[in-house]
Amino acid sequence: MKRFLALLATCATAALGLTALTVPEAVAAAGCKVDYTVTSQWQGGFQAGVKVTNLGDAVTGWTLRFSLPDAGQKLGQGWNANWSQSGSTVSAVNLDWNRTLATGAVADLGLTATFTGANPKPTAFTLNGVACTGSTVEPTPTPTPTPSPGTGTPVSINGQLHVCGVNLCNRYNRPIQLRGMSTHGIQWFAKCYDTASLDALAKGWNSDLLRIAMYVQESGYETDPAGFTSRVNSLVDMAEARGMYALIDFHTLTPGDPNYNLERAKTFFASVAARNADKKNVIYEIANEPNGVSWTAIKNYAEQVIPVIRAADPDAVVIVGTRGWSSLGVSDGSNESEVVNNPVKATNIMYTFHFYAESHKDTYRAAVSRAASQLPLFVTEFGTVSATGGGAMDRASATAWLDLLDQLKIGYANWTYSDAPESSAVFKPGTCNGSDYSSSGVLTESGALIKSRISTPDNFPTS
Ligand code: IDC
Repeated sequence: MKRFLALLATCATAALGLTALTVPEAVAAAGCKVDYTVTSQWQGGFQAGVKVTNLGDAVTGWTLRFSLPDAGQKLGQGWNANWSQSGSTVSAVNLDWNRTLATGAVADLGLTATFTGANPKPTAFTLNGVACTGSTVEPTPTPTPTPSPGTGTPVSINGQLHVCGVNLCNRYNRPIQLRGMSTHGIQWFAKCYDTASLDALAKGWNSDLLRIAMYVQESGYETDPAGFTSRVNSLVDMAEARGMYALIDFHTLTPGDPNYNLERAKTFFASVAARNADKKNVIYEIANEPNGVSWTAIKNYAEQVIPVIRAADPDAVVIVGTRGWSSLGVSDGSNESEVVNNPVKATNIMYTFHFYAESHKDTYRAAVSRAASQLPLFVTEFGTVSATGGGAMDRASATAWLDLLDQLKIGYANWTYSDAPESSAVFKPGTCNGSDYSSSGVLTESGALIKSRISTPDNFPTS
C-alpha cells in the first residue's frame, strides 16, 4: 500500500513536469485525520485542541492548514507549532522537536482565538497540502509504551523542555514535574552556593532544579549589572554540571511594577540568553512578583522582554509573573480569568503562581485547581510558612499544597535553600559556614519536610 502510494506520488510529480529537486524535504502526507475540540469558551474567546494524525508515510517537516469560516475568528496564541493567520487561513508549522511525524503518529496542538459570531468549527484541514479526510482509514494502532523511569540526571533524561498544552514536557513530549529549591537573594547568601552545597542539592536532595534569585533592587543587580550577570551565569554552569535545571529569576519585588525595570530586564536577558542559548537546562523567569500593578501592565512588560530572550535563545521556556505577588491576581481580589481572557502573546511560556502555606489556603488552592486546566503554571517560589518568610511552619497547608501540585504535575521551587535566620530557610543559621548540607542535624523543620518531599524518585517518562 505504501509502495503504491509512493508510486502514485512519483507519477503525479512526473505528470506535473517537476524534477526531483523541486520536491521539498517535507513530502506530502498521503492522508491525515484531525480531531478538533473546543476545550473552553468564554466571552469572545475560546481554546481548542487540534490533534493531527498522520495516516500517510512518515514526514519530516509538516504544515497544517485550515480555514476559519467566520470573519470574526482571529487566532490568538498557539502552542506546539509555529502558528500564523493570513486572511481566513490558519497555518501551523512544526517545531524542531515534533518535525518528524511517523505513520499513525499524532501531533497534539492547541490554540486560543477570539470570535464575534457563532464560532463555527474550522474547515478544509490539510497536512502538507493533502486534505485531512482520513476518518475512515484508521492507522494501525501502535501500542502506547508504558513510561519507564529513566536513569541519569534530570537534564540528561529530560533534555530541552517545552510547554505542551498546560504542561511542561520533556524531549519525549511527555509532561513532567520539576521539584527543587530556590536560592535566597544571591547578594546576601552567596556563601550558601558553593561546590559542597550544590553537590548536596543534586545528590542528597535529588533536586531537579535550582532557582537563582537575583534581586534587582535591595543591593542587587542594579548596583552591579556585570557582576550579578556573571554570578548568575556561573550558577547556571554549576547547576548544569550537576544535571539540574537552572531557573534564572529576575527577582523584582519593590517597586512592584516590573516596567520600572524594563530596560534593565532587556539588558540582562539579552546577555544571559545569548550566553546560555546552547544549554538545555535554562528556564527564564522574567518578573518575580509584580504587585500594585495591573495584569495589562505585566503583559506589556512580558511582550517586550520575551522577544529579547527569543532573539537570542529561541527554544527556552519563559515564565511570566502574575498580578498580586504572582497570585494569579487572587491577592488583589481578582483571579486567573484575567490571564485566561488576555494571555501574553507568545508561545512556549508558563505563568507564575506563588504561595506561602500559612497565609494562602483554600481560596488560592481553588484558583490553582481551576487555572491548571487552562494555563501552564509553575510555582517558582513557595514557603511552608507565612508570607513574611517567617513564623511557624503550617504543615497541614504545606502538605495539601504539595499534594495538589504533585497531582497536577506543577513544578515548584521552595524558598529558600539557605541558612537565613527565618523559618522558611531549610538550613539552621550557620550551616553555610560548614560543608554539611545533607544530615538531619542541619535542617530546620521546613527543611526536613521539603527534603522529604523533593528527594523522592522522579520517575521521568522516557518514551
Ligand atoms: C524575603 C526574604 C527576607 C528578605 C526579604 C527582602 O525571606 O529575608 O529580607 O525578602 O525583600 C516573597 C518574595 C521574597 C521574600 C519572601 C518572604 O519573593 O523575596 O523573601 N516572599 O517574604 N514573596 C512572598 C514571600
